[in-house]
Amino acid sequence: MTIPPHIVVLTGAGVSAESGIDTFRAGTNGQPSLWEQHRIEDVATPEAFARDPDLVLRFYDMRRAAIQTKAPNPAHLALARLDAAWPGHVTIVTQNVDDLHERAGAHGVIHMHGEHLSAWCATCDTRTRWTGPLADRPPCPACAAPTLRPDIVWFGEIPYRMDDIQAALAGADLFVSIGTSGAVYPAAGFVRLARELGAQTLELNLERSQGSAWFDETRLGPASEVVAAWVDGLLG
Ligand code: BJW
Repeated sequence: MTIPPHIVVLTGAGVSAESGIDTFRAGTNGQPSLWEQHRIEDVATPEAFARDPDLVLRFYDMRRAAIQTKAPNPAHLALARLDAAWPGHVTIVTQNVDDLHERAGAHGVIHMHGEHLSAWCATCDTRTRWTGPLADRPPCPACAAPTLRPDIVWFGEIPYRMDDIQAALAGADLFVSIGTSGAVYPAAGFVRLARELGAQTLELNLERSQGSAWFDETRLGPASEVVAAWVDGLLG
C-alpha cells in the first residue's frame, strides 16, 4: 500500500490579503502596508510595549476589531477543503494572527506568531480567548490582574510550537509556501530545511518571495486563484 504524501503548508499575510487584511511589507490593492503606516519598533517589539503600552494595546485593539469584520476567501476555503479531503496528512502552519483558516473550516492550524483572538496574562501565564479591547486594562479572567497583553509573537520573541513545526517539516513530502515574503525568520528558513530533509517545495505567491530560489516550483497569481487551482489539481 502506498502512503499518501504528507503536505506541510506555510501561509503568510498574502493568503488573507483578498479578505481585506493588510499585508506587512508591500501594500496591495492600492492600500499602504501595515509597516508603511506604523514603525515596527513602535508597535511589534517587547521594548515598544514596555515603553508605550497604551499605543501598542490600541494598535492591536484596532486590528483585533478589524479581523472580526472580515471573511475567509477562496484560498482559505481551498486549504480547508484539502485539510478535509486529502487522504494523507496535512499540516497548516500560519504566520497569520487572524482566524480565517479556522473560520474556513481548517483544523489543527499552528499559529506560530500567535493569535489576535487570544490574550495572555503576564502575571499568571494564562491564555484566554479574547474578542474585545485590552487598552482599558480588563482583569485577567483567571487571576484578576490587569496585566493582559496581545498573545502575539513580537520581534525578538520565540515563535510558538517550533518543536511541532520541526517534526512536521521532518516528515513532509511536499512543502508549500503561500503568500509570504520570506523576510521574517525562522519561517523564512523552512523551505531550506524542508528541502534538506527531502521534501519537494512549491511556492504560491503574487510575486516571487526573497527565498524563491529555494523552491522547486513557483506559481504566481492571487492566492484566491492559484491556491484554489492547486487544490483542485490535487483532489481531482
Ligand atoms: C499575495 C497576495 C495575494 C500579497 N495572493 N500573495 C537578522 C537576520 C536573520 C534573522 C534576524 C535578524 N535580526 C533579527 C532576526 C530575527 C527576526 C527576523 O526575522 N527579523 C527580520 C526582519 C530579519 N525574527 C524574530 O525575531 C522572530 N523570533 C525569533 O527569531 O526568535 C529566535 C528563535 C527562533 C526559533 C527558535 C528559537 C529562537 C519573531 C518574529 C515575529 C514576527 N512577528 C510579526 C508580527 C506579528 C504580529 C502582528 O501581526 O502584529 O509577524 S512581523 C510580521 O511579519 C508578522 C508576519 O507573520 C511576518 C511575516 O510576514 P508575511 O506573512 O510574509 O507578510 P509580508 O507582508 O511580508 O508579505 C506578504 C506576501 O504576500 C508578499 O510575498 C506578497 O507578494 C504576497 N501577497 N497579496 C498571494 N492576493
